[in-house]
Amino acid sequence: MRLSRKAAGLVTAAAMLTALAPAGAAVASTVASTVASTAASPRSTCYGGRVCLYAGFDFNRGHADLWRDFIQDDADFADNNWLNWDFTNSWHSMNNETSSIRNRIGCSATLWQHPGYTGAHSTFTHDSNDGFLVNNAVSNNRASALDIWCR
Ligand SMILES: [Ca+2]
Ligand SMILES: [Ca+2]
Ligand SMILES: [Ca+2]
Repeated sequence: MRLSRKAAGLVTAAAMLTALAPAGAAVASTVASTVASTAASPRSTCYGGRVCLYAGFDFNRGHADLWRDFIQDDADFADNNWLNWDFTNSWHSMNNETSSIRNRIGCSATLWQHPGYTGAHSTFTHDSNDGFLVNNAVSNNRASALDIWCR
């Protein structure tokens, strides 16, 4: 099993705490689980040439890691499922479930309330991030279509 540098550091810290006191093990596991629950999602990085949507606020930090990225328009999210952090199918529809977005596609992209690019909508410029769609016109848990202006 390969550990990331951060995970290896946690293991080392846990081992040190355990060595310091018999009660240290319980303390160490509490520390480790607290860190894990607030850690960034493995999928919170959005790679170039994609628009990334997330089911949770703040790019899924502290939320179930349901996400999906797009390289072209999608007129209706009803036939799209969220992916899990490990790229497997969550079998959970992403329609009316988007809570945050990162845009790395190279141009603006618009989230629409209804399928077919209608209703309330919000546009996100290239290289922008919005971790909280509650205060946008498209709002939280309402997006049903994505229009990528250059695709
Ligand atoms: Ca679709
Ligand atoms: Ca916002
Ligand atoms: Ca909708």
